Amino acid sequence: MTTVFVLNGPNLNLLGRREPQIYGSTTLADIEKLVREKAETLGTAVTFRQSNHEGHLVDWIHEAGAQGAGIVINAGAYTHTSIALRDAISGSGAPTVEIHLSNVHAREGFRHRSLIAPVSVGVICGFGSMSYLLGLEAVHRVMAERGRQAKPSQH
Ligand code: CA2
Repeated sequence: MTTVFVLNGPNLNLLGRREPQIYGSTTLADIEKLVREKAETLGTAVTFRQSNHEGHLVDWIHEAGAQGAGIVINAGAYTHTSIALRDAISGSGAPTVEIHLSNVHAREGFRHRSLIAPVSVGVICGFGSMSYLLGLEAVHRVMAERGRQAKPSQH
């Protein structure tokens, strides 16, 4: 069974409680529930975590890599600033999908740049909590495809 780490960065613990006009009224606990339901249909195990501390996120990316897991990450504002997260993702070897609730490209200029996008398989943004489900499905498919390619031919 594949495992996917769903990692959440700073302030995402406030979801549903502040700024609902930008981020909606869904809480992170609601999103975790949706992600776990989707993971069950895909047959994937999920490790779901949130931290406001960059180093925790770095440690969890290493943990995912060591387990051969995939990563879906909403790195929050660290997306736009963190060389440490970028280095952790590229060093971990874990297939990673960057996601965002909001369409960061329709917002302030400083949110248009991502330091982690170049080391991610792809980026999904603007779909609210659905971004998490799309990210989970994307990383699951990438891992399944890589698993198929890694297996020697049966013929
Ligand atoms: O759209 C996203 O998912 C973001 O990653 C959310 C981050 C933001 O810095 C990124 O540019 C885009 C913000 C995290 C959520 O912050 C909240 C602050 C107050 C109330 C609720 C959430």
